[in-house]
Amino acid sequence: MVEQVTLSLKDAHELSLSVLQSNGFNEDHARSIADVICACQLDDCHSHGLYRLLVCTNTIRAGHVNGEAGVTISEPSPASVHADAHGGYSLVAFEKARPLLVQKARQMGIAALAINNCYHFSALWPEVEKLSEAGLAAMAMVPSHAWVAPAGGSKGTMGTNPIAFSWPRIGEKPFTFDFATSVVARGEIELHRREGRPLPEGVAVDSAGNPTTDPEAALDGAMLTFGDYKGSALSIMIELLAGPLIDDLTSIESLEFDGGKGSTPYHGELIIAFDPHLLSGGRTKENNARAERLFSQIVDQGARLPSQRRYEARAKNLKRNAIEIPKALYADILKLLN
Ligand code: NDP
Ligand code: PYC
Repeated sequence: MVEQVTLSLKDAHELSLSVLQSNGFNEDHARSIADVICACQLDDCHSHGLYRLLVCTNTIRAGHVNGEAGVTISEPSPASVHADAHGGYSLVAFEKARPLLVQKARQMGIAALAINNCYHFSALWPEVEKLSEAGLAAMAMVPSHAWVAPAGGSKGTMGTNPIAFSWPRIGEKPFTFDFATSVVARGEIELHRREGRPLPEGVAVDSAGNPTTDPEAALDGAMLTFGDYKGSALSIMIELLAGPLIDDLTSIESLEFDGGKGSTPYHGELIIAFDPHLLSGGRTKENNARAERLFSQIVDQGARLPSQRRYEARAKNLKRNAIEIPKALYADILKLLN
């Protein structure tokens, strides 16, 4: 049993801001990072919660992310927005470009946001969930570092390449999923290593290409995609759509750029927003009812919707106004205060 520390939501956010600002992130960047990691911790998404303070701090201390970067927004076409993050984390760029993405999706039915030249460490669900709160369906995807072997191979080639999707519901929180195309996120393997827990089988191979449940050997070897060749193909699609399609780096190039510093990946992000009203010819009410029928049939047979666990965790943690993190993680976070 891992010993835990309980923090109020306010203390968790203030601690995050202090760590980030005392390590060189300006107010805008620190706030955007603190907001997203605290949102993850609130939903018990531990691999992308307060643990990321260690990762973001290591990255800026390695001289690899610009904690004061501005954002340049451009409109290459009526249905696309580009946000140049100028070497900062992606989050400020997303926040600054989001209103224009929403406006264009509502005008055109579909619009894309490409964020370029960004460091990226965060979960994607907070972004697509926000777009669905504005009444849009949305998808987001990013490459990472070349840690994941293609189906049939054993050499890190693709990233952990998450894909997130969100659908707006009337009177309910959005239907949202967000997962890595590797069997688990790399952050999950890092948490297993920190806590000395073995991995489940089928997650990774060691550097000789043999199956392993040892987190250290997995991090030195290669991770595997979910669903064999199907996850592998999805992962390659994400490399292409959130890489060369938007004039940005693949996971192979991101790892080369890192040069062994172990910083967060550097690449682009693709976000696509769809307006259900325009795309359904204004028949939103009937089509919402169709979607709800689908959700009911899933839930009525005892299956659960993705995001149900998160929403339940959010309600529980909001009610007690607190989150929990491992005591050892809390101690490591305190050491980051300058
Ligand atoms: P999981 O394998 O835990 O999958 C998460 C998704 O699947 C969630 O939407 C989850 O909903 C849903 N889900 C899980 N179990 C079930 C079930 N039994 N029935 C229905 N739905 C289910 O997460 P990963 O390890 O793949 O990814 C974790 C996070 O890591 C993601 O947020 C991702 O964005 C992030 N990540 C970020 C990367 C980056 O480069 N920035 C790279 C890789 C990952 P629920 O949450 O409700 O359980
Ligand atoms: O957990 O795989 C991961 C990850 C990569 C970049 C940020 N998170």
